[in-house]
Amino acid sequence: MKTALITGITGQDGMYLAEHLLSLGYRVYGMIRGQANPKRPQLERIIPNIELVEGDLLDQGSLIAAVEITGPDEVYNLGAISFVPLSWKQAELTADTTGLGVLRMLEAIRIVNKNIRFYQASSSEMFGKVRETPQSEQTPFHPRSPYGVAKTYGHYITVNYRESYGIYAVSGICFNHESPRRGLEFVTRKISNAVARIKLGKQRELLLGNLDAKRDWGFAGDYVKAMHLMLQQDEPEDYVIATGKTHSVLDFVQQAFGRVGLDWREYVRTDPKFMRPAEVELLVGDPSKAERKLGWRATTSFEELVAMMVEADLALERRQRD
Ligand code: NAP
Ligand code: F7E
Repeated sequence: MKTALITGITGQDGMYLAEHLLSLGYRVYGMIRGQANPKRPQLERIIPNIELVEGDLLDQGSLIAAVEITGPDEVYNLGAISFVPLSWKQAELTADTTGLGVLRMLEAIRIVNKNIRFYQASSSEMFGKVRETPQSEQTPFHPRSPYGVAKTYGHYITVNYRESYGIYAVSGICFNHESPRRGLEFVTRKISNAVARIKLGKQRELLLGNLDAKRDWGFAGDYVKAMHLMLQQDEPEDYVIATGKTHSVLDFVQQAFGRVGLDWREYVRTDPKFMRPAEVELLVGDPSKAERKLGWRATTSFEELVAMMVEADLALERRQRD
């Protein structure tokens, strides 16, 4: 039986990855921070077989202890400040958590056991102001936010520990992936939840920022399978994980409102407060390396993803009385 340690266990990907690894027969530890993390009860209800260990990416000693206590074969570093707008407001904390946190976890592995395999959650935000389309493993980085800059550090320090110490350390350069578990602050879930609430008469309008931004949106449940596959190869390598298709925020809006038979024009307004100091206008990934070498492919279409999220929010909002 293999053992995995996952940071960011309370997040969207942490939960899907834990479920996937448990289904493969892994023993799964999730690293949890804080003395009374509010997401802990829900996490333990959804994934009863999860084992938790305390730790914080800001605290080197806690990471060494977490690795020593759990004795993992594989570490998946999904913990981060992941919301791009917050990264301008708390740039130093983002650099510390999302950037230096990667170094601290790699140091824990180097000190405790260099045979542990390491996955780093890199991001398409590193491509930022894109130099070519579609973006592949060879595309140069040009991050546009403190988050993107921190992820770029995390990416290169992962490559460096692989090259310096021979650690099996890889980065998955994941494009946007969503689900009913996505945080309400991200645009897809903000839209799907608003559509459900408007349909049920709980909300009157939806305020958004840039409707023209384009993203390569996939389903998180598909993407965590690629993370696992990346740690099962003979050689450690980095991979772009994407669908290869791009849609605008407006496409998502139209598809989501259309799903419940409403005309989006009657409900959606733009508000400058949701615009970003520097925007990433267009992302579309080239997943051909992952398809060829990992045998991985995104299996959920854009239309299926939107439908899944709107239906889940309708069910959630029907259960919840406001
Ligand atoms: P998420 O839902 O925002 O989850 C972030 C996780 O990080 C939470 O569990 C949070 O735990 C944890 N965290 C925050 N600060 C921490 C700290 N100081 N120490 C330890 N843990 C900390 O993110 P996600 O969507 O699942 O994404 C997972 C990872 O993939 C992130 O690194 C993200 O940047 C990256 N990524 C995501 C996407 C995407 O589209 N979803 C694409 C590319 C890369 P608390 O409960 O304690 O706050
Ligand atoms: O924004 C536009 C916004 O916040 C997507 C993270 O998981 O994926 C995510 O980062 C687009 C942007 O995700 C609103 O300007 C318009 O162009 O859902 P988002 P993100 O910034 O792409 C990457 C790959 C990560 O790594 C990150 O961790 O939508 N947009 N109006 C809006 N965005 C938000 N949040 N809210 C709006 O009202």
